[in-house]
Amino acid sequence: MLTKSFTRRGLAVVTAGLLVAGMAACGNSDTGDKPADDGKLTLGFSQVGAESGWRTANTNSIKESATAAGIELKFDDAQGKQENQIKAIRNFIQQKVDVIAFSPVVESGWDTVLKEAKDAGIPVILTDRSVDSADKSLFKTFIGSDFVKEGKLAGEWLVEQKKAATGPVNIVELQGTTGSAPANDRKKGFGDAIAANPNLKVIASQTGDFTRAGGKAVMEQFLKANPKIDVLFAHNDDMGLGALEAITAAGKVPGKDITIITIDAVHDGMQALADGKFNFIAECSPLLGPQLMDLVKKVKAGETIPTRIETQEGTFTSEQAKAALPTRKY
Ligand code: GZL
Repeated sequence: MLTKSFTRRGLAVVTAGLLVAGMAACGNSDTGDKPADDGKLTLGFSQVGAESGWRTANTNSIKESATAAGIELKFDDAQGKQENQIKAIRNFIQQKVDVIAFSPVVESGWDTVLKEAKDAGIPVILTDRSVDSADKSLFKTFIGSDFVKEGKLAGEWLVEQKKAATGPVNIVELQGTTGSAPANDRKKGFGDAIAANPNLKVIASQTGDFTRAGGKAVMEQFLKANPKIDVLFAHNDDMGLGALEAITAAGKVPGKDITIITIDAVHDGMQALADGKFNFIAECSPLLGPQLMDLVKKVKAGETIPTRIETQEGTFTSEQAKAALPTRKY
């Protein structure tokens, strides 16, 4: 006959066993499965890297907005490598996040992993940069700038500035990351715009990978190989800021000997513009966080959202930069 104490002890062991079995059935955070539903939405975000002031501002906007929106953010920094972004997206799928968002470092090579997300029933939002997938069902929307327009605005400003030129105006171009949407599109928009004046010629064009170091190194090469450079068009402020060092070291006055046009309008770029070292900036806003979190909630709720959401932005001359700097958010 079982003693009372034994029976009680045996009952306690059986109950504990049932509890453990029940918990295992709900998934285990150690295996990366989504924890028991705490009601919070989970967003998996794969970021390009930390290559520029723009990227830092964009990352801050996403992290701050996720906190403010009460969304649990799983954030991955791909350090500029597509394979790291693909790995991160696969991890998000395995972790059964509610929504996946990412800024694709390059335009091509995403169909396979995006189909895996679609097959797993996880909606994807593209932010900042888009992809060249023919299958538009692989993502819910693309929220970001029109990079062709940014390049066009830069080119149109130069055409106006140089309309009285009677001889060749030699332009060197610092391109963004090879294969990225901003590099491809800004180059196209700028090239199409300056075709209006045959005196405007791009005599050298090379990637500086959106970094200050890249801009400086490539500008040094441009200066060594080209005795007459009249204009620098840099696809972002950071490469332009790196180029300033090379231009000054070569004994030339930036903003005067060489007209400098960039894109982004981050703080240091706007300061260079206000100081007369840059001459024109086409803005590209990194503050996509609030809109992204709103989209995450709408997508999860099954609401229909626009397939393309274009961020609104402007342009700046030196005087406009001086006026805008005190209230700029980044
Ligand atoms: C543009 C963004 C670009 C910025 C660069 O939306 O993808 O990448 O122009 C950044 O500064 O590195």
